Amino acid sequence: MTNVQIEIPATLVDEKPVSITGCRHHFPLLHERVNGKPLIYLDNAATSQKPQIVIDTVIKYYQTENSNIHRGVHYLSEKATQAYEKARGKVQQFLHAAYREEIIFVRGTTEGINLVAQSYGRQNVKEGDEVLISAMEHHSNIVPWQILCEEKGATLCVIPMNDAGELVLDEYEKLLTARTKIVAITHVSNALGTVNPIKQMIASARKRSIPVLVDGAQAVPHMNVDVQDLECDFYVFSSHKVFGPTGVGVLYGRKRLLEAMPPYQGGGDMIKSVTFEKTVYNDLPYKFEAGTPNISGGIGLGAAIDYVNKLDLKAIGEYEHELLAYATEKLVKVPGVRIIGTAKEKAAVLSFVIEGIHPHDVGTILDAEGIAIRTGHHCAQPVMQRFGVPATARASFAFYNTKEEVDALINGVYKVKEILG
Ligand code: 7TS
Repeated sequence: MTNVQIEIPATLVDEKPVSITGCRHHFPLLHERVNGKPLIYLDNAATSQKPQIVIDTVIKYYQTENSNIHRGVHYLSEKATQAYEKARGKVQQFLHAAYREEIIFVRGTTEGINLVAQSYGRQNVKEGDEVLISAMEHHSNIVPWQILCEEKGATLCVIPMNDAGELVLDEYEKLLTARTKIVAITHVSNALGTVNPIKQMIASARKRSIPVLVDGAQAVPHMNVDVQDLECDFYVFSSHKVFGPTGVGVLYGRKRLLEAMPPYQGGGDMIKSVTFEKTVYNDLPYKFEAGTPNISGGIGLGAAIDYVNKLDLKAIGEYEHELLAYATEKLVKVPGVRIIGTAKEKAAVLSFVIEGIHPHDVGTILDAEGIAIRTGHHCAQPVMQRFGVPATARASFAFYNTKEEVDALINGVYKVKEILG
């Protein structure tokens, strides 16, 4: 038997990042080489890289705290429970939620939306009702509502967008009717980068007492989110896109609504008492957290939130904005390039096509240069249909990316044209 000793690297727990540009050394994977070239990671919308503190926190949990939570009286179980619940408190502050109980840990954005569709939706959407989504949604904010509408005989309605990739707000206002039972919209589009005016859109829905779910998967890594200020009813995001571990995410829900909603899944932890005749459900947030959760993931997300807070999301947003403007200005000058998504308000996403060249070929040639971008439909096929393209090449940025990396991307695009153009 081998006795494997994991050496925890000099931890960055107490190291305060001083500036955004000085943060790269906190991300071990950014220093890898790919195909003999330094890795240039521009696929942050798919998932972000993890700072050492998040990796260390997960390792430390398994080395010193691992235990099941909420059910043991022994030392380790209490320690793990405390760490997990502390992470919930960090999420509450991160989203500026009024109550701890409003923070439900889920597997990710996808599960958060399915939870609302299956619990709130099944309870409140009836035959002839409407669910309103937008034309730029990720599949995970389309399909759960389609499933619900099919089951209930309800209709899925879609807010259209213009050629720049901005939602047409006049049309939105018209689509809000007495039949609309919920609005589900993305804060930031993963395929286009559009930042939607969700505060204004929520206000319109609220005037008619229609609840709003916001898909925040692409927003939380780039901007401050205050669910009380937004006055949304549900807000969902994934840990892995905000520098935390995979397999965990968050559903924020307004307490009053969550209390009235039936459980999403049954099992351990979500009950107060069970007999064969009747089960009494647990209080919030546990009513929606059946089974052993992703404990290390939740704790790792807490570490990621601490890290992002030290950097300051406002500063992150400003830096990324500069990076996006720099990249856009250079990319539009490449002959034959068309940018998909030219909204006035954009965040960190640059989707494009090159005339006569398939996006997958762009991705493959860039990969040979060590540059990671995503190509395909980005789980947003209706967006591709709207713009008449089968797929796009997408560079997506995080605060650890640099102008030099943007230059390398642009040189790579010229190389693609040289080879295939
Ligand atoms: N909503 C949006 C806006 C997203 O961008 C994504 C993932 C999801 C929901 C689903 O998140 P998950 O963590 O539950 O999978 N978007 C992407 C992407 O753009 N490339 O890979 C995943």
